[in-house]
Amino acid sequence: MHESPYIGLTRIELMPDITIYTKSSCGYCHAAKELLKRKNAAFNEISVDSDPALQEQMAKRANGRRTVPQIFIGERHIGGCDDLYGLDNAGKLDPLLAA
Ligand SMILES: N[C@@H](CCC(=O)N[C@@H](CS)C(=O)NCC(=O)O)C(=O)O
Repeated sequence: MHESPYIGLTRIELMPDITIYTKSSCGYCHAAKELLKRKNAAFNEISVDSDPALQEQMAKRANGRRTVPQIFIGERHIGGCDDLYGLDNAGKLDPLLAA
């Protein structure tokens, strides 16, 4: 564990930006968000429901993958829900969230 630095009274957040592309009816999306919430990891959710332009943006960033969710931590493409849980089970998610 590292300590978060403070400048004056402002705490600098060291967690990287997390983005998750979702559809509202998607169980995998809910499961992925649950894991991030359990980790207290704030994330930006981009709902691609009925929005072909956003789905296209997601597929481009995700190397052609079109299923939801697609998850990014910083600039790193994690993949879908299974990939996120796989990272966690391998003990590799926490270090990424703390980077
Ligand atoms: N193994 C993938 C499964 C993802 C998946 O099958 N997602 C469904 C929605 S729950 C999907 O994107 N189906 C195609 C679509 O909605 O266009 C993961 O873990 O993320």
